[in-house]
Amino acid sequence: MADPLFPADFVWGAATSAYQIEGATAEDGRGPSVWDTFCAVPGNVKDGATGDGAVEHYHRSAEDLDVMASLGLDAYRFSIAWPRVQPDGAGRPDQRGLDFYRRLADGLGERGIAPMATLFHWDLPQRLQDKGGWENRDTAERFADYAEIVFDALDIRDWLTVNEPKTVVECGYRSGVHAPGVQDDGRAFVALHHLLLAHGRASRVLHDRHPGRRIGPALNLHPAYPADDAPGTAEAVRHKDGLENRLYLDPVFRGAYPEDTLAWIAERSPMPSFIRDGDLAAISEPIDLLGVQYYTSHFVDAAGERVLKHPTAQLEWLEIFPGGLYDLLVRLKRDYPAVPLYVTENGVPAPDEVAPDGRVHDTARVTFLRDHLTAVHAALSEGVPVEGYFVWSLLDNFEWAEGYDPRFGIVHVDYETQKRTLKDSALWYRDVVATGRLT
Ligand code: IFM
Repeated sequence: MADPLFPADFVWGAATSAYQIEGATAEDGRGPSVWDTFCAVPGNVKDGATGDGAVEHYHRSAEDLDVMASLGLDAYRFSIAWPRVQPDGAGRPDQRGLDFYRRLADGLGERGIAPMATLFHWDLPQRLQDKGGWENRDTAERFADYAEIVFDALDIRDWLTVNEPKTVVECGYRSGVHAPGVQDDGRAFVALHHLLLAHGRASRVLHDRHPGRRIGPALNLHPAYPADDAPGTAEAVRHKDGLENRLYLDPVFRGAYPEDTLAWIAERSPMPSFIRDGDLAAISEPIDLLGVQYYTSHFVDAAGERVLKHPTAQLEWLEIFPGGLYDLLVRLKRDYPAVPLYVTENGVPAPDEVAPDGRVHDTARVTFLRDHLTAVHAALSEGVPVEGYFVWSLLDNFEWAEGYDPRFGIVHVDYETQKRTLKDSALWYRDVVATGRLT
């Protein structure tokens, strides 16, 4: 069988986020974010790591742009640090923060790389957290103000609103392993509603002020499958699908929370009483693209417990199952209105070492990427409108509560010297980008 060939206009990209790569957390007026606060608490992050220095992208962006150009990327997805633009999360912007992103967008333009900017990748200004963070409805209104500032300041066509609202809900507010470190289902789903409201408000601002540009959310979706055929497993799978997928897709695409999931939430959270008239219309502001982030699927038993059916990656939550990406893309086409789909994150951590010859051999990552791109290609062949793919991540970086150990980059970063080295996966991806062919 011939190697899969992607369409010539397929967008090949790589993704990062501000807190994970920028460093310079106390420079040029940047205000503190919830992640600065969270990392400062001993025990919250492995080895006491923080994003203070990260991989110094704030000072090395020109070098990193050249790395992207050397890979021939069509597009680069990055996030804007809200506390760089509005150190207190409200009021007049700090020009220095805006200028950093303007220079980045200009540098991409000079290299023929299209920017895709995420408004919020978890680094909420701490001042807003002090006022209740995402549990406070006002944060969604502040988000719309912030969005207006950056939309007007930056000449960027494609935008993503909120990165993985589910991770904020599940890790930030339910398990508490992410900032702001809350462990409370009641509060978690209130935060969820306001995150989605923020998405809708910002989308509306873009449509009103910049017709012709595009916007959508970046949703991490986990296909749910039965682990067995025991009585009750099918129900458990449906419940899992509600919490993992429909809870985010239905309000955005259909203007309604899924009834079964909302009923379950109502038993543990006052969230339904926070939904005001007009909110779901705002949340379902038509989107122009959907960011699909896929890492893993969930196989569950009748008790709703996850059962691992395939090998896992360095991080145990990542059960490697490329078929889930195919099923997810096909399901999105089947169940929801058609919008351009972009796989805005997909990747795998591996403990890569630089060999004596200077090469970084990350065979497992090449296999992972090839298998998942094969799944994307199969979905495309069935008419699913996938327009692009962004590997996570361009660079090794700060993996949140896991610190710097899990390396997701296709470009290795020596954390002592900050030297960037293309891993074998980057060299492989460069060929894929150049030829559109998976070899
Ligand atoms: O590093 C994260 C990213 O910030 C959001 N999506 C998942 C990645 C890997 O865990």
